[in-house]
Amino acid sequence: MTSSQETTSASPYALAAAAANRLRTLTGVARHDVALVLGSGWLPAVDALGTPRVEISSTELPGFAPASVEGHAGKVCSIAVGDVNLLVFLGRTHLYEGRGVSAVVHGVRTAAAAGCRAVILTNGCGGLRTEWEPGTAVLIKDHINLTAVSPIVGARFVDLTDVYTARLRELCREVQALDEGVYVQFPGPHYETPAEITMVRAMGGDLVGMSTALEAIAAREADMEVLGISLVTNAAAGMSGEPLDHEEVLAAGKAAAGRMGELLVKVVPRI
Ligand code: 8IG
Repeated sequence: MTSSQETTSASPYALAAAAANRLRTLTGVARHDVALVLGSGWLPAVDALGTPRVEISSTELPGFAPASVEGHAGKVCSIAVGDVNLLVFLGRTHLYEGRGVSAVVHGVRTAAAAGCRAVILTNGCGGLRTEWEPGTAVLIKDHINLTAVSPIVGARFVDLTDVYTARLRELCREVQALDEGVYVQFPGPHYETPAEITMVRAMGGDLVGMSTALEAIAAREADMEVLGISLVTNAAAGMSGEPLDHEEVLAAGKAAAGRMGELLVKVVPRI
């Protein structure tokens, strides 16, 4: 099968298996242990994790498309962090790119096929609590999926009672004291209206973004443990009196990158 046929006709799981095989060839690593997805504002944190064995453009792997959002590099690298073979995705596919929900979770499924038993999902997001200044990292304790879709097709009733496992959250809090919050995934690409933020508050949400929940669902389907960490890069719409701006997101990430890298380098070997 040619790689273009793979991207159009294979099942999402077969496509992920093909990507994982290609990863094995390109990295020389038979099995990765933990995956890390770096979202908006998190890319500079990769430097703290050590020198990658190899850096691969994700377009070299079946099923990945070029990155389209500034701050999302579209690269995959393999890093030895202590005894852990870490697979790092520098950037992700978002639902608003229009490639469908299976493209959104392809990285997570590839990580599962590559042997990963846990995934760390990071993102930049809006915060609903005034005490969370831009640059604050918050542990995701649960999510609300407002995209109206699921990555799972067919009657597979995946349990989501402990998606962001207590074990990994505790481990993370031993490294650094962090608040926890409920992450609400919107489809985007527009930000919320102030009325939608009022709704989010009423339904128990603390963080708003355009990623993570769908990937977490796919990870649970694949029996991986999930650790979710949000970097609050802006106050949610209507809270500050200022309009939201993607440049603000990137600037907050740059400022926080050192601290985020330190956190990850301590957490990864303990997973
Ligand atoms: I960074 O305020 C970032 N991503 N939906 N809302 C949503 N996504 C975001 C936000 C935000 N900030």
